[in-house]
Amino acid sequence: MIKDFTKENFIQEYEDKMVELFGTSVEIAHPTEQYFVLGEIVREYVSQHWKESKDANHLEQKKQIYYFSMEFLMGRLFTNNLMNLGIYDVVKDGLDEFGVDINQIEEMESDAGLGNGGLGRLAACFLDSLASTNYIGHGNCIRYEYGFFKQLIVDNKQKEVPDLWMKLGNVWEVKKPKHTVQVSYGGKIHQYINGNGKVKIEVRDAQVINAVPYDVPIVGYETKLTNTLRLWSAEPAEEGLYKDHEQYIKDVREICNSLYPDDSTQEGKLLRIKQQYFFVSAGVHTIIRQHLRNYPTLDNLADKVAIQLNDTHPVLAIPELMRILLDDYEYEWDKAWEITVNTMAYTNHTVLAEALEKWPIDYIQGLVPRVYMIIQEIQKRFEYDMQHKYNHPDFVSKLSILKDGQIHMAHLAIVGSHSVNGVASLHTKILIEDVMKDFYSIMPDKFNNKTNGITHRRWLMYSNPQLTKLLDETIGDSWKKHPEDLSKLMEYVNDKEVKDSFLQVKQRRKEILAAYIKKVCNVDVDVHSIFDVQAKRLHAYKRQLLNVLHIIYLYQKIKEDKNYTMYPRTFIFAAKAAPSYVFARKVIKLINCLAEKINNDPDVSKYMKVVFIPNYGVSIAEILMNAADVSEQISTAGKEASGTGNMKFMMNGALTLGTLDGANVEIAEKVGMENTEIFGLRAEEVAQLKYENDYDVWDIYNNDPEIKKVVDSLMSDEFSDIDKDFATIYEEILNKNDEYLVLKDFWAYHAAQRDVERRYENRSEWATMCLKNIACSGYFSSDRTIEEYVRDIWHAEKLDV
Ligand code: 4GP
Repeated sequence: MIKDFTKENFIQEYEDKMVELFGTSVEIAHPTEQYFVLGEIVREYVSQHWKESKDANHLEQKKQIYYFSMEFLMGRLFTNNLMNLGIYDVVKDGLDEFGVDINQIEEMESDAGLGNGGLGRLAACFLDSLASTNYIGHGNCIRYEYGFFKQLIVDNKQKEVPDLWMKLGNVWEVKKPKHTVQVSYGGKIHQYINGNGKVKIEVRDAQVINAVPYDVPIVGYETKLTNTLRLWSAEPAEEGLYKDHEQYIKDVREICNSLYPDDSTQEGKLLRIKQQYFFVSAGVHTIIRQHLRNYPTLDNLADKVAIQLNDTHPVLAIPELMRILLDDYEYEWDKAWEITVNTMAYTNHTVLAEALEKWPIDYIQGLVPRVYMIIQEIQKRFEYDMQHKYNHPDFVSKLSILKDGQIHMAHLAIVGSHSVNGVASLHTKILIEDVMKDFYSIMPDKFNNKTNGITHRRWLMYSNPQLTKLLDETIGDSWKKHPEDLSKLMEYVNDKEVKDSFLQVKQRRKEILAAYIKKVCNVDVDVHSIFDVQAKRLHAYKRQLLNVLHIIYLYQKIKEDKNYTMYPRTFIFAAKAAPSYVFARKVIKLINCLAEKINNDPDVSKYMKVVFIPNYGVSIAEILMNAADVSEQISTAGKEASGTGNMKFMMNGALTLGTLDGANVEIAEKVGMENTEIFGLRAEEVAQLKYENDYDVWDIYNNDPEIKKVVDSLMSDEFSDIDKDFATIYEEILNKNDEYLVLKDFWAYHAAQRDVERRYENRSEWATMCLKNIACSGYFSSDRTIEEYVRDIWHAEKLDV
């Protein structure tokens, strides 16, 4: 094992390990072997730090932070780990000696796509920041065999295929069978009086499944502190095999099989609840075990452990911790409740009603009967409090955890946690004033805001080395440890040399992206055109459709008016649609059909091209975000909780073209409205319109011939061989009264786009504006966000290793 990571040591170790593991020499080894051996060496090196971190942690007994999340969108870890460890160059040079290209090895790694969107990527950024700012923060999740699906585009449509992310194995994980715990489902409740005259509750005949952990080290930047992401895998327990073993094995296998079971069916819902309980129960068991190794009691659990619940998916942790305290450790209800509430904290990530989880009572009751009993008791006591303590009997119907035959997970989360936070100022305001206002009125102290952040290491330092170099040369490198120091760039925003260099950096990044687009989409794009990027999950509220309808408008204009001109633009999209989301799939098809039409039309393609980059994920985002000139953040105001893509674009010097929604509001505050391109209805206006019922989409459609023409094209065969192929989209707009106000904001968006062109033409001012964005982006580092969670919610201390 390498202790001192010099080039010579590395070369020696690489040769030796290659022989040891594959009985071959480096030069003739298969690339997968070269990859694997490098992974082994780096992981072993990391393991030294890991061990020292565990030792220091044990010795110092600081508070432990646990981040419970169904999703961790980690992406690739190779580059990140080598860079954070400060050994990237040594490894690169060492590999060079063997004629092995480090970039090729980096490309071999699959993205760990254990998530589908913002909340999962946020969890990954938080792990990086926790380690890098020296806090002990463990991740707790499921080891899904398949990640979020891999997206292919076939006949212009999205096609899903399984994401075999572990086909080469996972070099970072270490299986820890000795830390296996058991998770139980079903069974019958049995009550009895024990020898001490106490009522005891037991569940008998439950199905027992082993939860086996795989630990992944989380390497911090310039610190030895190494944290753990624990991924739980389901395995059969010996005793489970005695009855109907075929069914049992099937039950076990399905738990960790895939990320998002289709939960429109009963089986899908049950599986999803099973998954949630699986990793939560395993996680809570481990925490208790670990705690009791250090302390004789659980009385101080909340002083020594903080559990952050990433949205409602892990909320069963609340009744699960209660169950263990009550049944296994014989706590009285009130004490157990105090410990539980003080340990748990909940983050909300969305205000969309359909995304606030509710589970049918009988599903939970059948799957985890004892946990359900506890939820019932929580509800009973909460109801009592509402009637007596808060004197709000009418709240009972509104705030109940159990109602209409369902368990409202967000309500359980709020009642059972000491902190409830939103993820951007506007979002938290909406929670307080609208979505959760009744809860806020009785427990205001719980509510707080924690504006999201992104790790500037992955999203700037490592993915944009050209900009990093320019920053280092201009303002020094203190910003790497202290991202707020990016503000030093303010002094240079009018410096001609710096501006020119920035434009060159951007140009280089655009070339890199253009090469990728050529490779995967076989489209030639003009690197001098404006790169206009919208990359995020496909959802009606995010309004990719607004962008698309505007492209149709431009297309029609260019076709009908020979004198129409515009600054050349490349519209780039990347997005996955949930497999069952018909509308979103159609939008993807429409984008691809448009691309085909426009890119092959010489009249139009001299002004614009449209590109859809398939299989959007972390690694693609790493080459996409930093090549953008324009960052499309155009959700209907009030709907996007925060957004984090907006921060990545900003940090790499793109202009935010956006509504005042989510964290766009804070981006505009930090950099100044004049350095963004803000348009459209504000959240209050949207709310007002809905409240007063004062919007009729048909008024616009019937009275605005240009918009009508755009919308009608969806019902023609203009962009597809299939007649009325896009009727779903047409109906979504017209039959649902334009729920997301796409037509209402259309002209404001168009004007903003015109303004972008005008601004882009003045290259010098454009560069100043981009540099200002970079200079003001330090606030959006997740290091800052983590410090705020620590200060206000977790109250943890740093650990020196
Ligand atoms: C996302 C929100 O949609 C996004 O605005 C936010 O930036 C992100 O969480 C992180 O807070 N929500 C989800 C989800 O990913 O599944 O609800």
